[in-house]
Amino acid sequence: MTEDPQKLPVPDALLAPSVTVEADPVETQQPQTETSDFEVLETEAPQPVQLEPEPPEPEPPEPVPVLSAGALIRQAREEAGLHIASLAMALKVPVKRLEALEADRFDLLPSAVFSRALASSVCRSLKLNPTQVLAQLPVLSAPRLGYPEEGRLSPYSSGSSGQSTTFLGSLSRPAMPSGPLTAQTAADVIGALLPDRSIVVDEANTSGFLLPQATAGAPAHDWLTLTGGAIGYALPVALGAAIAAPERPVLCLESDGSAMYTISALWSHAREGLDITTVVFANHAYDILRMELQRVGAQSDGQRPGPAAESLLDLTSPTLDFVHIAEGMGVPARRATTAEDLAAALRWAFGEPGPHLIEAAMPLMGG
Ligand SMILES: Cc1ncc(C[n+]2csc(CCOP(=O)(O)OP(=O)(O)O)c2C)c(N)n1
Repeated sequence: MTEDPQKLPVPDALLAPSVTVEADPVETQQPQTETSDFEVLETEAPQPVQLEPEPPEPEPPEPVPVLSAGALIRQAREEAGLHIASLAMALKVPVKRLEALEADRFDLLPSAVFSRALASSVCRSLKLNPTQVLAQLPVLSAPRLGYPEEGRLSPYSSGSSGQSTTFLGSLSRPAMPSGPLTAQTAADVIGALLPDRSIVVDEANTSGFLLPQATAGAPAHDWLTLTGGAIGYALPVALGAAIAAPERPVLCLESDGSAMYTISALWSHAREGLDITTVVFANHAYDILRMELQRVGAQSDGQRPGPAAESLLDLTSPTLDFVHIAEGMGVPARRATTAEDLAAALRWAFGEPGPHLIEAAMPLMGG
């Protein structure tokens, strides 16, 4: 016999052994029956299924009227039993603004940003889910840190040229001051030199109370101010702003006590090479707390709080040296004691890329 060339030879070990099964003598006498592992079920002819009569179609639910944003807010306020004037007082907004919101008259509110911010605040105080409300509000036309025209904001005012007819346009930058640094001269220098499109991060605290007037006539800029009670906000917020808008100058106005809470952010300013100019207002005290202490009438000699109380709010012994602190973290730094110094230092800082720090020697406001 010739082997089929198509078949491979199979080793004997892999072949199944042939098994011979002895026939069971008893079983062989029994009539052969079909066996199966499965019971063969007797099946009957399918009976027609008696179906229950179809229940009548349920009535479609009454359509729930979709409430407008204003109506949702009004409903939540009324359910909370709050008069509109009380809510306005709690939110520190004029009643007519809330009335406009509840009437969906967003055209009577200053802007889409304002409408959304007001609606969010109202929802928060009424514990109302803001999703449905905000979905019906005017949307913001541009990202908040974006530039509407060719990547640039147009200035609010034309500075001293006085061409604009708007109120802000009629404002001009302050004249450059001279002499010792005070809250007034420091604010005026900043107002005079603030670059176009800057982002100002403001935690100047007592040293900065004249900044709003001094900067109102400056070219267009954004102002990020401390909104809550926790100090130490400005240096890290400046870092975030500079990363978010790398093509814009960031001016970080920081008081010395607050600076110490998050001073390590300076190292990140340097490490990232960010265009952040930090002015540290060095009055060497927690001045606002000194004022508060005087306001509550804490006096040991009939005039002032005692030395132990005052020393708690004093930042000397040792005196903080922000020029060395900054330089130690890779941020070039200078000290300014006069308006002229501050102007020169700001021009230096704005004129070079990367982070800079200016320690501005400030008097105490609280006496
Ligand atoms: C995280 C945190 N800690 C402490 C305080 C309490 N506090 C409020 S104002 C202040 C002092 C602020 O001093 P400084 O930043 O130097 O500003 P100045 O009042 O001197 O202008 C302190 C410690 C706080 N508000 N937040």
